[in-house]
This record gives sequence, structure tokens and C-alpha cells, in this order.
Amino acid sequence: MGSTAVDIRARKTSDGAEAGTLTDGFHLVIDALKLNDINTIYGVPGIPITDLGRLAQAAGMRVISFRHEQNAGYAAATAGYLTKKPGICLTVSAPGFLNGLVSLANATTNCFPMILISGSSEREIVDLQQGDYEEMDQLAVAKTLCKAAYRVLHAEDIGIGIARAIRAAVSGRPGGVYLDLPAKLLGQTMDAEAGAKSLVKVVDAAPRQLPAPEAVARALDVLKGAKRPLIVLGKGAAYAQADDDIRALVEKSGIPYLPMSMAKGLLPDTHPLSAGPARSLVLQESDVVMLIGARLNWLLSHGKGQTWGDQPKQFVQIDIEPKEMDSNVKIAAPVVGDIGSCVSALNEAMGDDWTPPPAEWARAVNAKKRTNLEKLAPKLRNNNVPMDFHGALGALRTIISERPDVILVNEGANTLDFARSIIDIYQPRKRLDVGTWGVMGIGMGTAIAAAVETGSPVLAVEGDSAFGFSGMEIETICRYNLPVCVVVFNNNGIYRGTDVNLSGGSDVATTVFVKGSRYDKMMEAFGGVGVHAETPDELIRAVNEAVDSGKPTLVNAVIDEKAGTESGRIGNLNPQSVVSKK
Ligand code: ADP
Ligand code: TZD
Ligand code: MG
Repeated sequence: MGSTAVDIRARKTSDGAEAGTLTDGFHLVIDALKLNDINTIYGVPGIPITDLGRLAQAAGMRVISFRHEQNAGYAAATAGYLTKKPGICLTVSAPGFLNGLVSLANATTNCFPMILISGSSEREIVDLQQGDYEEMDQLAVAKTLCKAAYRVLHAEDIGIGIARAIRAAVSGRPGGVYLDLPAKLLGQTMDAEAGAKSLVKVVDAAPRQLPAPEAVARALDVLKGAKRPLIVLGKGAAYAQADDDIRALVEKSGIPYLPMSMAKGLLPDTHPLSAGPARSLVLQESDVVMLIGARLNWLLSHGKGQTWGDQPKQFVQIDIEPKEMDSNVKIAAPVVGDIGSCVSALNEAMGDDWTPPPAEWARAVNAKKRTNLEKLAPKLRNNNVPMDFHGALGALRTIISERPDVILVNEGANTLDFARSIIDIYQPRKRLDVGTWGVMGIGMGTAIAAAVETGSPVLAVEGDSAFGFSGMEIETICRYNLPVCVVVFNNNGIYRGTDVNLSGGSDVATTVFVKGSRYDKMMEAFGGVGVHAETPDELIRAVNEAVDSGKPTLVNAVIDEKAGTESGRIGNLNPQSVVSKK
């Protein structure tokens, strides 16, 4: 155990040279992260971690300070998803920790690796509940909401604590990890050389997990017997960064594939085997479905019911998490392992003379695609003013087709549902959205991390309600001068702006906002570019200019307040009062 904080101060003032032989908790945390190639921190400063951020910046780390921890947490989770290294979110105690906890839980739900590092108050006082500054038993609170939670009490354990957190976040099914650092720990000192030796560089943090050969053979047997096979790609497949192997599997098999929203672009949405525009048909009519990094949760109607039609189905599932198998329906051929290893094993075992599915299946899928795309096309070219979702998204769809390197961030209800089906994505991991929970508020944090981690231009397409959850972070975007263009789909409210107060009272309805708000003026307040766009042409011009200049921009896109539907495409999940219906 090293000397106390008081000791180090005394030694520093009396003898500067000698202080160099000591290190402390702050430096050990920073050194441990850097040793593991983690060079960016997303957070909000304050007691007891202000100096941690300051010293991390001094040590050459990129420290991005946010206006609210939840947004910093969403940024960290996005960084984890895009890089396969845990994103770091740094917060103060109790309230800061709780703000960050939402995004930690969300990261865990999405299977994204991140580490929430929170400072905490004095253990002795917290445990006796004597009322410390920002007192809370954070470790106990975090435990149920993330993949793993640890606390470090001694400076010499910082190295091992951070190593455990990293490995827990990225190995197996990735997820969120909480790391509790009490204030006292950060000030603890120890001999610098012993400190350096105590650090741990994690070896092979996410080891490959090879599938059993018999599991691979079984999967291929099931696929071989299929008349109408389908591949479903999920965000686990995008996370795995096995892009070439996945593309090879789809193309070699000749099986139509359906990308879940964040798997769009793994193969370009314009790929001949994409079944995106024939979603209903392929889910209903398929007889064998191979899931790659996609869960049969609510987003896939739990693998049963109307969505899946009445044809008997057999499922093949590739996932790193064995417990995922049989979670909702029987999995005929589970393939447990990491997606890179599983897909390359399948590719190899398929050999070079794989028979593609019967031509009539491809014909049926293509016919449906064509009809649906033909129906959509004129809607996307409409020039209605005020704009409807199709007119505005048709404009943005063209922009992305011309600029496929742009990362699209997307949240809202109608704004999300329409954009997901209308905007084609051409490259892997270029679409980031509300994920498994359908959470509002990911927008600005996600956009910031996407820009910071990749350097690519970012286009955030946001419902006006969705934007409000993280809107203050446009100051952060301006402060770091990030190439982010936010387009707010302003339809005066949640879902639409036309609702009325059933009581007839003077308050507006619960889903309605101030009409005609000018979100563009918010951006101008921080020195960014604000544009008010009423037509598809104005929208196109503004977004193209933003992407060309790389300047932080917010486009207030006026959308017809009557255009949306309640809850977008998931209105069926909304319980309705039967009693109040007249
Ligand atoms: P989507 O919402 O796109 O359908 P989900 O989040 O439901 O996707 O599913 C992602 C799945 O991918 C999870 O079950 C997770 O365990 C799995 N997964 C994540 N990374 C890997 C990986 N590297 N190898 C195998 N499976 C993975
Ligand atoms: N709070 C959180 C954290 N997540 C949520 N999903 C919701 C509330 C409920 N909710 C939705 O599911 S969508 C939405 C809310 C509040 C906003 C929809 O309005 P919008 O989009 O303006 O963002 P559209 O285009 O007007 O439909
Ligand atoms: Mg709205």
C-alpha cells in the first residue's frame, strides 16, 4: 500500500524530484487505459473525477466533455460498437452515475461493449449511510443493469480492475461493465515502478470461439433441405466486422437476406439478394431461416405469429451466446461461436458447388421487391410543402446514395420507421439507431462518437421529440467542431402535431410541442450553421453544404404535422383504453 495523499503533497512541495518516484490512482487509471489502447473518454467532469479527465487529456487521451452523462454514455456505447474496444464513459458519483447508468443498461441490452467508470463517495460513510456528498451504493445499483460490475479499493488493484472490466465488456456476448472508483482510491499513492508493474495489458480480450464441426454440418444440412431459405443479418453481424465472409456466405449460398436496421449496409441495400423491400413476404413464406447475430425478440415478433405466416419454419442461429438458442422458438441448428469463425467455417464447409435455392423462390422475392419499390418511387419524388416524410426522406436517400461514407444516425417514431425503410445504406456500420429498446435520446451522443471514432461525416435524422432528449449536446458538437449535420424532422410533436386536449382545457395535448419551433436557431447560438428548410430542394442544398463544409449544422426541416401515425409502425404495441372509447 502506498502513502496517503497528504504524504505526496508534502513530498512534492519539499522535494519535487522525489515526488516523481510516486504514482497515484489518477495516473494508474490513465496508464492502464492507455496500455490497453483505449485513448478516448466520454464524460462529464466534477467531484471526484475532474482531475482524472484533466490528467487524461494532459496524457494525450481525447477527453470529450458532454452536457449530460446519458449522452456521454451513448457515445461510449457507440464507440464500443464501432471499434470492438470498450467505450469509456466517465461520471461523478450518485446523480452523474445514475445518468450514465441508462446508457450502460442500453449498451448491455444492445450487446455493445462499454465501461462506465464513476467516481464514488467514501465507502465508510456510504456503507453506514451517514449522508456523504452524493452518497450512493453505486456498485449495488449497477449490478442488475449490466454485464459485470467491479469496485477497486487499492491503487495496486487498478491494473487488474481495468483489465477485468475490459475483458468482461468485449468477450463472449459484449455488454456494459460498471467500474466503481471511490474518491479516496484516486488520491492513493504508490511507488511509481511498482505501479507500472501492476498494470495489466489484456491478452486476447475477445478470444475467437470456434463452432463445433457437427454444429456447422447440421446447419448446412438444414439449409440444404430448404426450398425457400432466408438469412437474417442483425447488428451482432455488423459488430463482428466479418464483412467479407458474410458477403461471401450470402453470395455463395444465393439465399435472400434481410438486414435488421443496424445491419443495413453489411451488403449494400441495392444488392440483388437483399430482401429488405420484400420483408413481409420473406418472413411469411420462408421455410428455413438462418439468423446471424440477430435475436428473435420483439423486433422479429419472437419468431412466431402472423408476421411469420403459417408455413412451418426451421431456424438456424449463429450467436456467441448459447443461452440465446431456443429463447423464443425451437432452434433446429444452433451454431454457437463468434460470427467471424462461424461464417468462415460455413463458407468452407459449403464447398464450391453449393446449389442455390430454387429459382421460383428468387423470382417470388424479386417480384415482390419490384412491386414495392415501384409503389414507393413516386412518393419519394413528391415536392409537397409542407414536406411529408416521404418527400423529405426521398431527398436524404439521394444524398446518402451519392455519399455512401456518411454515417446515418436515426431516431424518432415516424422519422425512424420511414427512414429505416427508405434510406438505403451501402457500407457496413453506417447506420446507428435506437437499437433493441427503441430508446429516444441516443441521437447526439451517437453522432458525436461516430464522428470522433471514424472521422466520417455524420447525418443525424431526428424526430423533433427524439432530438429534444439530447439536443443540448449540439453545443458539444460545436465545441469540438465535429462534422455532424442534424436534421430535425419538425412536425410539432410526438408522432404528429395535431392532437387535442380531450378535456377541452387550455393546456395543449400531451404529444404536442410549440408550433413552428426554430431548432436551427439553437445551433446558431453556439456558432454552428442553422438552416430552416421547407422544401426537399432546400433540404438537399443544406445537407450537401453541411457535408461539404464539415461545419456543425442543424437543419430545421418542416414536416406536415398531419403526416405521421401514432407510434409509427409499432402502434399495435400501444394498449388502448376501451372504457374511454365512445
Ligand atoms: P438486431 O437487433 O439487429 O436483430 P440483436 O441485438 O437482437 O440484433 O442481436 C445481436 C446478437 O448478436 C446477440 O444475440 C449477440 O449475442 C450476438 N453477437 C454479438 N457479437 C457477436 C459476435 N462477435 N459473434 C457472435 N454473436 C455475436
Ligand atoms: N422515452 C424514451 C427514453 N424512449 C422512448 N421510446 C419513449 C420515451 C417513447 N417514444 C417513442 O417510442 S417515439 C417518441 C417517444 C417519446 C418520440 C416520437 O416523436 P418524434 O418522431 O418527434 O421523435 P415523429 O417523427 O414525430 O414520429
Ligand atoms: Mg415529431
